Amino acid sequence: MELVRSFGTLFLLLCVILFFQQAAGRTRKFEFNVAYMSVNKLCRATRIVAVNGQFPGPSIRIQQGDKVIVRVHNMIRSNITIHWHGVQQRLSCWQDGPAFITQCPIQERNSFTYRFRVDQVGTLFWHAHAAWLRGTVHGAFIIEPVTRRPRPYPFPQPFRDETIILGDWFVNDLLEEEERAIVSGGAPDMSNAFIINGKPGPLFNCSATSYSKSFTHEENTHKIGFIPGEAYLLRIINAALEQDLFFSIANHTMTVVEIDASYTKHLTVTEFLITPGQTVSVLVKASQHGGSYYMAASPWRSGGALFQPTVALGIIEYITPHGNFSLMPVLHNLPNPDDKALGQKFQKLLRSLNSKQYPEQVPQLADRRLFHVVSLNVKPCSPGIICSGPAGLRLSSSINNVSFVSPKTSSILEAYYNRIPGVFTADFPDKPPVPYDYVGKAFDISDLFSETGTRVSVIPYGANVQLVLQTTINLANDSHPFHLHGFDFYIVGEGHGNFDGARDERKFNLVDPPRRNTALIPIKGWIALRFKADNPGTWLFHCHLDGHLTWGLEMAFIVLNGEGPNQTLPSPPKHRPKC
Ligand SMILES: [Cu+2]
Repeated sequence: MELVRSFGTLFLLLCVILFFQQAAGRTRKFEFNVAYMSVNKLCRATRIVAVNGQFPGPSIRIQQGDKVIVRVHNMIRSNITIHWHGVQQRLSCWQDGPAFITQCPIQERNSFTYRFRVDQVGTLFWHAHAAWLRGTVHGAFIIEPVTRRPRPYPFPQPFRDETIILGDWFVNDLLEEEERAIVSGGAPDMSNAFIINGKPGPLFNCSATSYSKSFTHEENTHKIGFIPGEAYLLRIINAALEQDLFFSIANHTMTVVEIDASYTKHLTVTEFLITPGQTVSVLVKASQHGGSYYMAASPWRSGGALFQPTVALGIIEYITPHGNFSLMPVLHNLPNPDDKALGQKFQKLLRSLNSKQYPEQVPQLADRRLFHVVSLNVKPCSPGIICSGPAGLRLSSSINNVSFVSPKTSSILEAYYNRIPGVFTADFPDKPPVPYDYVGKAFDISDLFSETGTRVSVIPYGANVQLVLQTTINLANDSHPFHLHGFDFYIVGEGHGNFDGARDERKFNLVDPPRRNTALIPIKGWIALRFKADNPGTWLFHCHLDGHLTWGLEMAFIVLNGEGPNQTLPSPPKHRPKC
């Protein structure tokens, strides 16, 4: 009897230990081998860089509170880093990943181990953050809620969840594409196709001899099985290098429940726009009795940029006791790529959930106001060479007339931490040097030269930052998806025309604005973001179209330390790459 009782006590003790271990988060280890591989797509073999021989790369699926350890081995002949896109890296800025911003890149035949804890929940992704490698070096980063809760999600438990990674496919080597764009000084080549989980779908008929054969071909077309009556959580990620995309499904509506790992009020839509760098999770009820239905990733023309006038299709196939006898999946009317209003509508409709169980903390006041004017520009071409930008010049891009130049000898974080002079200057302007009518006046090319520099904006710990981004009509009426590292921000307002603080701030939504890490600045318009700068370190802020990134459309914030260890950037990892 005594023995039984002590076993009982031991068992109870074990349960308590296990419970607390789970509550404190587990440690999850992953190995990433970065290497070349050959992929057949669009009738051609293309050499790509991929992780563990997979494209898209391996999914990381963890639980909220877990510690993640990823050992990255670089087996290609270029530098690489991995960025955990949307992971806030609280007090772990050294693990964020952008090359020359928070770390020196991992050189060939070298390794680096990333270690960080994740307290967020939802759908994010990881991608390379060096050169254009992110085009093929990317994968899902899914953080599940702690499942022992009776209701882990703020919506009905889905029957299954499916990850859908959208991308663009280039038949040429991406690093060569990038080099060509840099040498020519003009706009980069457009992609050759869009893809859903690596597959372009039946509109790219290649290996199959007939249309009906190609659409059932699993190799070319991504398929998902639906059981009638069940609810599915689709986690959609736009990992494309260059393209804003509409996502839609024939004969099905979608209820948006989460964006960039933040829960939203339910919003039912027939299509939505997703920019590179964004994620959108939707609940889809399998409302049909049977048959097959296309899902589509179709382009949106945000500005003057060229794109493939084509569509990636995947298939949702109903699984019924009688099998599936549909010969041809149902196709729907796709959104018009030139419908500017439709593209920009979705962001305006989003609201954070902001419930008792999932409260939001929107900064009600701003103590640091920044006004960033985003412009396309020109730079001189190399002497004796005519570039393929406007008037034989080189295309460039700037924020407040500063086109970013990446350091080469040290990361900005290292230079800040170890006080290395000459790497950056702490004088990024809070507003444009000369205000003008940003959306009204077309400039002469000679007025479109920008400055260059590695200039950062220094923010005191805990400041409530208001960051207004304004687009211009310089060279193109572009919109830009801007991504902030280290923080989520609230989109408290957006509008058409020039931003006017006195008029527009009064209309800000400070109750339930959407919280994201990547926002679309409207064409000929502005967007207002707010965030609390309570995570010390160096945080990149940039356009998530890689062509624009190459032209210098990025800047960095340094958030200073506060008081005590919980507000202070820890020391760097001992074994980190050298520049
Ligand atoms: Cu851009």
